[in-house]
Amino acid sequence: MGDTINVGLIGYKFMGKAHSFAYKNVSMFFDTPLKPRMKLLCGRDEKGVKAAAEKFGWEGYVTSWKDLVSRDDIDMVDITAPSDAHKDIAIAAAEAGKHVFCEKPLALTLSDAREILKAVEKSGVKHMIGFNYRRAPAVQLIKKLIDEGKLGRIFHFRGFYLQDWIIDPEFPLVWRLQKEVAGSGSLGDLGAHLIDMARYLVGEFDEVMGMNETFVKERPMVSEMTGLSGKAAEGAPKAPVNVDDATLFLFKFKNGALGIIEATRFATGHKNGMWFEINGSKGSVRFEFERMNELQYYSVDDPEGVQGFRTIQVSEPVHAYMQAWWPAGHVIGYENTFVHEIYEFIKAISEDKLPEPNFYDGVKCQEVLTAVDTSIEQRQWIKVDEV
Ligand code: 4PW
Repeated sequence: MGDTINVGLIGYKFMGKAHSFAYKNVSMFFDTPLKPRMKLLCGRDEKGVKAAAEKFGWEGYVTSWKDLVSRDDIDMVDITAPSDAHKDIAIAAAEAGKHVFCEKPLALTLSDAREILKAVEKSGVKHMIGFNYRRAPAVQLIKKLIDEGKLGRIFHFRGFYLQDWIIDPEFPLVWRLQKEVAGSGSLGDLGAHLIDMARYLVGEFDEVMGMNETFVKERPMVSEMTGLSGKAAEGAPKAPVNVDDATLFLFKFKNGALGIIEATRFATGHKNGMWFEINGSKGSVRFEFERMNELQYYSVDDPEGVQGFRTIQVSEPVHAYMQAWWPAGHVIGYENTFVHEIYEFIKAISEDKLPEPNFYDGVKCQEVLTAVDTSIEQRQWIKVDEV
């Protein structure tokens, strides 16, 4: 490997672009012990992947992931393809001795997720999962405050992930709305981020109780999809939607705290409205992704008379990752969270350590997703350890 690490990236649409941005920029801002070399991009459509490779700065492209995974000159494989492709690629990459990065959710099912974890553990490669919101500097600050005991004993985690991009009933049946490809709807796509956040900041889940709804039961078949937008051909036939449009659930943490999570693509006016609040005996924090450079913090230790939620501008060099970017007050954005996670992954590989969040965290998240689905099916509380 020397001082470079050769990367093969699978997928070139929304996430593929975000990850390409990270590989392109990480060594320009961070002191990476290994410099990523953007070796190969993979996508099924030759015209599309060729154009993306040129535009994003990849040295070459292939149209079959098997050709990428088997190449001797690839050190790490990054999977941003839709969820149904994760398992085969991740296991093959691990067996070929490549380090693996995989987007969330790890797999379509819990048993598949466990198989993937087993494969990386057996081969000893490093692995990481794309819960990128952990890498927002404000979230790192929350983690620090909690670890230092500044919030005291935690009582509540309250999380909402609100989007509205599929409210139109004529919006087509893109892959995120097909269970066979995505695994689930709003729960696995959006709720997964909050489950990971709750585990990261508060602790393991004990039991869950959920409900969900699919508001639009059938949609026109898709002819084209980019990012979160899609098009149906004129007069396209309709097919049933077999994933949840919205899922809400209550939960208890093993440490006694209580939680609530809502994930929906039907919250009119909300585009990427991910926010959560944590309340503890000594204070509270509130984070809103669309204002990711800010953190709301309330401390009971503030003097009487001036207590209240204060807004911390999380863009000082003292905040996680910020020293690498711009002078104080020069804020950062969504794409930077991907740079941070790729930086963490490359650093861990060079130090021979396992980064976090890794596939173990992917499995733990998948256990909660499964428990929520089971609780909805059975209309009862489900213990996460029993799924
Ligand atoms: O992972 C999530 C996606 O699948 C994202 O963070 C937001 O919602 C943006 O796209 C979808």
